Amino acid sequence: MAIKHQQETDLAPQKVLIDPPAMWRVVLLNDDFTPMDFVTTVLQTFFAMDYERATQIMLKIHTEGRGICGVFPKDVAATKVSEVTHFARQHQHPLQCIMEIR
Ligand code: TYC
Repeated sequence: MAIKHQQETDLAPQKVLIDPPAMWRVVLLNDDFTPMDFVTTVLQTFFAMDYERATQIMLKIHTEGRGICGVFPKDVAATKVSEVTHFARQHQHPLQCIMEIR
């Protein structure tokens, strides 16, 4: 647990215990229909991977059934899931993107 000093509004400094933010994994699931190059594009666009890394992770998902795209605070993870799902549906692909607590 981290210790933080309160801002200068108090007369005596007080210590406030702050938990580090819970981190969430964003996971892509394999399916039989989404094209490999689409998944590679998703990993580059939404998870800042270069082409080689994105291809490596895409193939891992393809062979193992699922793969971690990144680990983020809850609100960031939820936004990734929402954006990836919207992008996939826009292109009529059934790609599943989920989040799970680490
Ligand atoms: N299995 C898909 C295919 O053969 C490729 C794929 C990879 C789909 C990863 C989804 O999360 C995924 N076209």
